[in-house]
Amino acid sequence: MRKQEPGEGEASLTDPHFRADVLTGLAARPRAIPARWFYDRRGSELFEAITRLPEYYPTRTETALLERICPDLDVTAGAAVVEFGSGSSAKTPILLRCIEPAAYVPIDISGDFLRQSARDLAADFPGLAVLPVEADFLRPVPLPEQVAGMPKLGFFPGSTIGNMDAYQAVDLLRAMRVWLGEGAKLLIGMDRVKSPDILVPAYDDAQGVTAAFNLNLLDRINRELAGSIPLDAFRHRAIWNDEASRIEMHLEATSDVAFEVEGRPFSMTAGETIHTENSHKYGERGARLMLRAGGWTPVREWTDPQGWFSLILAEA
Ligand code: AVI
Repeated sequence: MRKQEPGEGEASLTDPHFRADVLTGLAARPRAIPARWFYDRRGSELFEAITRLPEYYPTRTETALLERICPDLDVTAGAAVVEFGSGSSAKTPILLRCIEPAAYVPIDISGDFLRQSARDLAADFPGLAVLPVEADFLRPVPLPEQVAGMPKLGFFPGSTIGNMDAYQAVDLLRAMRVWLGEGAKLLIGMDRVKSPDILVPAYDDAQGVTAAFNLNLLDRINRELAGSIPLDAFRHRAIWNDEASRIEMHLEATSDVAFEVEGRPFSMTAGETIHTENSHKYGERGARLMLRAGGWTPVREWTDPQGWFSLILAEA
């Protein structure tokens, strides 16, 4: 998922898309608000804290896996690495160090943060052309002219694709194929199906950081959309939906509750939920099938010793 960074929350104070998604989502049945709205300033800080939790295995598992397999990545010299939703990824330097590309194109919606991390990377990797693109990669992304003739490696880590439904995921993979062009490669991180005993605590940790991350959405609605939602009338829920192969996050009303958002009245009964996130988990075949549906041919796949997370290299 694309992350907003410190200082950026202010920009969304009047975001009409946030307003529309919240008002429509609260009126819908079942009630649902897209997960992209978690990432205001506080939400981004909480997400960073989540990635360091003992229960949240994906970040450290993928980072260790990338360190291990990076030398095996067969990427042509002089390539351009294009990272989708670069955020504050600590994984990028690992890839840049072992591939030694000619150019690095981080794409992120968070302009200030994107420019800052591009400056830091340019300082750490002298000789590398760092060409940030401020864009929402859910819309068409124009790549910089400087990388036009270069072989491309798309990088989409973190199992961010899991936060999309299958239709959105396939659409995005197809769009990436068009943007990166003929002969491109894609290195994508995908979280694997595993026991709910591992999955549920990863999204409902003992310290309550994920609960705070989820509840922060209500706080954001109160702050930015003149809401009167009583946060103490809601609790965080993380549920494994086996049929849909995903962790679902919900905010559950613990009592009957009435509140307003931008002057509109809403009421919920005890036990009713607002669905706030899906995090899909993939089997080996399902992951490959989705890549193929998105126009990519998987060529290599690596996983950690426990088989919890996979990195897949695919060709256009
Ligand atoms: C950003 N995304 C891949 C995270 C995930 O695991 O689905 C978001 C997250 N939600 C709760 N914890 C982490």
